[in-house]
Amino acid sequence: MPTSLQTTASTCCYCGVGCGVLIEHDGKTILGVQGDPKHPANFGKLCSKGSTLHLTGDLDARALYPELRLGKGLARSRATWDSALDHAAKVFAETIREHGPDSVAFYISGQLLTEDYYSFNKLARALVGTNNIDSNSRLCMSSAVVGYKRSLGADAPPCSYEDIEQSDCLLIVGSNMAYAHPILFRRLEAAKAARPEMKVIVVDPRRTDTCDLADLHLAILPGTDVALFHGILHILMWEDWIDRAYIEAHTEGFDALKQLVRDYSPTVVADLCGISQADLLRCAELIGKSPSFLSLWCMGLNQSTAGSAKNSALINLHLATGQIGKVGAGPFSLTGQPNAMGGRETGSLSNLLPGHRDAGNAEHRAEVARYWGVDALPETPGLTAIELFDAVAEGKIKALWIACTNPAQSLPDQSKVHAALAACPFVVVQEAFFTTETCHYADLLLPAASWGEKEGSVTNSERRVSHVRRAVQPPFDARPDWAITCDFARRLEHLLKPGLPSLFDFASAQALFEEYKHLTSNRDLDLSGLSYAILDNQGPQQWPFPAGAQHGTARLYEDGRFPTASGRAQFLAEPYCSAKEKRDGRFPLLLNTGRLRDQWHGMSRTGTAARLFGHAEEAVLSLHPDELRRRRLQDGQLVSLRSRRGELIVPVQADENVRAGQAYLPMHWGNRFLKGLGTNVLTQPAFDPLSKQPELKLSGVEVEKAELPWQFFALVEGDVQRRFEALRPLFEGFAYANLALTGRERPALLIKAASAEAPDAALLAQIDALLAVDAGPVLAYDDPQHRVGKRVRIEDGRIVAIRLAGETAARDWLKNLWSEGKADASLRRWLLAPLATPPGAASGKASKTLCNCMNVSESAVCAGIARGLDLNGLKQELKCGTSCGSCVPEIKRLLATQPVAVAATA
Ligand SMILES: Nc1nc2c(c(=O)[nH]1)N[C@H]1C(S)=C(S)[C@@H](COP(=O)(O)OP(=O)(O)OC[C@H]3O[C@@H](n4cnc5c(=O)[nH]c(N)nc54)[C@H](O)[C@@H]3O)O[C@H]1N2
Ligand SMILES: Nc1nc2c(c(=O)[nH]1)N[C@H]1C(S)=C(S)[C@@H](COP(=O)(O)OP(=O)(O)OC[C@H]3O[C@@H](n4cnc5c(=O)[nH]c(N)nc54)[C@H](O)[C@@H]3O)O[C@H]1N2
Ligand code: SF4
Ligand SMILES: [Mo]
Repeated sequence: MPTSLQTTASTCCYCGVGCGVLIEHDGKTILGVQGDPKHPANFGKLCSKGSTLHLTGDLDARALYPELRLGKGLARSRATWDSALDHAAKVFAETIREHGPDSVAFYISGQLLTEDYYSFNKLARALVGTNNIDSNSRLCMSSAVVGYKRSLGADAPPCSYEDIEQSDCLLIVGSNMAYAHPILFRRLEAAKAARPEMKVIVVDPRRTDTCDLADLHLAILPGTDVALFHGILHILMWEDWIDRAYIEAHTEGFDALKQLVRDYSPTVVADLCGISQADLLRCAELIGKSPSFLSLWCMGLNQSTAGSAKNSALINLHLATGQIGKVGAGPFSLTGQPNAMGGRETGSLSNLLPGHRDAGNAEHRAEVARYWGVDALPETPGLTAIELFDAVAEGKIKALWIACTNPAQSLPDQSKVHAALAACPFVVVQEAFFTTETCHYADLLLPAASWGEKEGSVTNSERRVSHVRRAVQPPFDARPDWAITCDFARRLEHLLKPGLPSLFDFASAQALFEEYKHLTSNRDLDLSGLSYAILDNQGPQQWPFPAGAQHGTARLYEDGRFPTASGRAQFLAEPYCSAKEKRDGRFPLLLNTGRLRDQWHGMSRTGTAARLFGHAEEAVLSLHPDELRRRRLQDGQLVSLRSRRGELIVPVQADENVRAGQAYLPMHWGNRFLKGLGTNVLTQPAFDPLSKQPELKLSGVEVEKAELPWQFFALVEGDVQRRFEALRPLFEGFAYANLALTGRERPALLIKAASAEAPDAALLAQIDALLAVDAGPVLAYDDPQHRVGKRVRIEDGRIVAIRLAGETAARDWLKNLWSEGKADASLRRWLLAPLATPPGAASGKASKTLCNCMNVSESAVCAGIARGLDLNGLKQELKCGTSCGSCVPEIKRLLATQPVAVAATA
């Protein structure tokens, strides 16, 4: 019987824009996704990631059952929830009894829902009695938290998305919002198109797609933001573009800052930042003369050993110009993860407590303890992410609970992280996908419900709380995070505090929300007036929303009063300090890392949708052409990339958008998709002294050519996740191996590998069997003398698998034949001719998919440009950029840098 199509309004599980989605499903399976026209973050739009959510989450990659390992070295086996959680409770209770509460730790995530967060936090502080609960927000937002608290008194981004649209001058610094906050960028594009006089300044060492909108791009040297901000203030003061009345009435500490910035003359600052004085002056003038000024920032500021200083130096500019608390103005930190804000609100960093309280504040501890009905909360400061994994490595943490984050991919200095996880006596991983690097170390794997399968709430970048609604049941044994946490907590209570009434008697996510919200009463974020019913009836709301309020709060600090002891905002006078790791003879390049448009972090979800690899198929290192020339490297060659901590082999590409002396590598690749420990084997664990946020954007590296003449290429259609699992371990012995998905209607697994010598024949035979090119309708050519072999499997006149070993010159030609569904005579001729150059090999690199929604390749766009089409012409003729719009900045960039006639690949 056909089941009827239903729609559930929920939210996107990716970035901090917090878009509303309408999930289309039949009650069992998610079938489609649309933007929610009623949601105030996106008004119906979705980006390339949001609009493909229904294509992600292949069940073959999901964690479906609890799995328990009964001894190191043994394999995990399937367990019931009862036996899994009883075992976990027993180990935690024993560890706590024997070694104290600080011998266990929880490492959680900004992708959890508020209710999940709250349950974890209560578990750690009220039941276990430890502050060892930290989250991946430590790698993400903790510098912004320190920045807001120190300068303004509370961790509250004061602006709304509408302020971005209404501002006269926007400073986008250390944020590539075109990729990382696409829907907000679409809103900004539309606002600037409507009001071209609006000025946009982008400060980023790289030229990114975000620069497409910029009137001015300052490609400062990495890590020099504090010098830049002080330099801008120096000019603002000199030109008297500051608001003395505002400074006088609402701030403290200006004199000390005035003294400090005296030294930051335009000459000095232009030199420190590696920019021209003219650009610096123009930047200050735009800020100083615009009626309203708003800044947006993200990881380029936060992920730094000077992250706190960068945040405060930027906020200084707003206070000095009185550009805060009014329309189109204010320091607006973009949050990365969908509920990084909820994590901060519920106090889920080791130094925080629920309701924007501090774990180090005795009064705050007493307030929360009283509310929870426990004697006291722990005093000993908790460990922050980097310190926490150090403590694991040192054997101080003996039981570690990880939820909704993949530290064996995302933390810096991966060699150390992997060693720590391997050595930890008991690791619990609460995950939606069993495929992550961290799951490999799980002694207990707990299957979590994920997007579309769980209920709760999230807060986006503009303090707006949305109700996350469940569309379908979680698959098999998977359960919502809060339910897992509370179930475990009740079992642990039974062992640690038998006979007492449970602190975790929650029947629903809503019950958790209702308890949690009163902890925010009379605090700056007061959301005690909210309920699921209000969110359902009135839509998503911005806090503060105190009890009895009729609507949320769009803008903070309009009256110039700040939640500091004196009611005044604080200027922070801190000098610019250069980054710890410097370029030197051995490591002469500074490595920058960050995001791609269509992938999300470790790719556990986005990496299951073949289409999302269309824009970037592999981890590629970007270097300025001069740096390639200096090292006699060719575009596309494999290089060995080394830092003081590790090494990785990746292809290199010439990229004019990266300045000489720098390098850029996407952050997404870990040990699953790329042989080696991923991007973060290179990055440094050094952290900011206040926020403890690590320096993920700056590491000294060097590259040299990797001599790996024996090359391998394979493509195989169908059953991709299972094949992935089976094939990945077989590539451990290769120096280089990159696995990806490709295709649209017929997803395929794609493997590129290389080594110094041919692997032994038995290994190749094993690989061939998994690729289904060992028998059946397979055309094969083998030249054992040259250790070259090629195989193509053809079914129903179509290529379904390809394997090239030894040399891979035909790889792009064959991949094209595969994607076009062709297997013609030229293929046979080529296969029979030893080492013949393939007919299409000269056409070079396969073109990437620029527009994912409409499936338009870069070469098709370039051909259109060569034919004289402009943006509108391209949109009309090719339909690119007409759906989500994520590719429009890149198309504009091609329009600006072409017209190069590029042959269209038919
Ligand atoms: N597609 C996609 N979107 C995402 C995510 C994703 O994984 N994929 N993740 C989400 C999350 S959790 C986050 S935190 C956000 C991150 O969003 P962003 O911070 O915007 O993204 P990144 O690419 O990490 O870094 C932003 C920029 O900082 C620049 N930068 C590096 N060093 C410096 C410096 O010293 N100064 C300045 N001014 N700039 C510097 C980099 O060149 C880079 O272009 O994205 C969110 N959105
Ligand atoms: N080099 C470098 N490294 C970086 C960064 C960088 O810019 N450069 N950025 C850093 C930043 S800002 C961030 S935020 C981190 C992100 O790093 P991670 O937190 O490691 O990133 P994700 O891959 O998103 O991990 C989330 C995990 O939760 C799982 N999951 C999804 N939904 C659910 C659910 O509902 N419940 C549970 N229990 N699990 C679920 C996913 O499968 C995924 O494995 O990376 C950091 N690392
Ligand atoms: S901008 Fe894209 S990734 Fe971010 S919430 Fe919206 S749809 Fe999701
Ligand atoms: Mo993040």
